[in-house]
Amino acid sequence: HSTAKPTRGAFFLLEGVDRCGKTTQCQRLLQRLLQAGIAATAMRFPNRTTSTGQLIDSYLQQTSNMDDRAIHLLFSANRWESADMIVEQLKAGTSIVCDRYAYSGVAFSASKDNMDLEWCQAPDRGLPAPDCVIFLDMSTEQAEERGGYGQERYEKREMQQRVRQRFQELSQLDDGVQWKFVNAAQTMDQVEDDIWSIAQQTLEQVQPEVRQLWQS
Ligand code: 2DT
Repeated sequence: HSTAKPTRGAFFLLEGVDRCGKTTQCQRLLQRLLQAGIAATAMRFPNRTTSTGQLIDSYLQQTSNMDDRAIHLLFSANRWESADMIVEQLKAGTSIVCDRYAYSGVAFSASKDNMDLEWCQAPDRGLPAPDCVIFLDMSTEQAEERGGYGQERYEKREMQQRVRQRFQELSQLDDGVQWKFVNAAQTMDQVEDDIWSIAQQTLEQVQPEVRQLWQS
């Protein structure tokens, strides 16, 4: 069946636990969109290339320490720096494939002590909202079987388990953003096909307005 031409680009957000294959699948979705003749671009957060991104990178690599709230706000600022550009791209008809966004922001920070979900959501309110969240789901055990975690700050079992729990809570928010769960334990090709059918549905349903995240 043919993919209807949307009035603007679609904002596809891929989220998931570490090691779920998110980055590979972002590349594959981008390729499929381009092959289908749909203008598209990739984006990822944190964007480590900007000045806020460099501070975030050194925090993640544990070469610097920061207060939990301060780093949370920096991750949010790192998204706000791109907010206008996201809206411009979408309005110009370019779809966006985004690797992590505000949901990762809240899921990770709210997995720390004394950081509640609503406090964590506040700075991201009003960001351009994605048209769908494609959540690549797998158990922490399955993720670990993929070769263990790396050296960065959050790459530890207990943290990963809490983050997965937080993502589940976020998926149940009644925030008007559709979540689509994909079984990330399948082969890469199966995961790619599942994502592609979600992407096609999403393209057909895109509304002209870019909505604002977590805004009533
Ligand atoms: P990557 O491995 O995908 O580069 O992620 N993170 C990410 C946060 O804590 N807050 C955020 O707002 C975002 C976008 C998740 C780097 C790590 O940064 C975490 C993993």
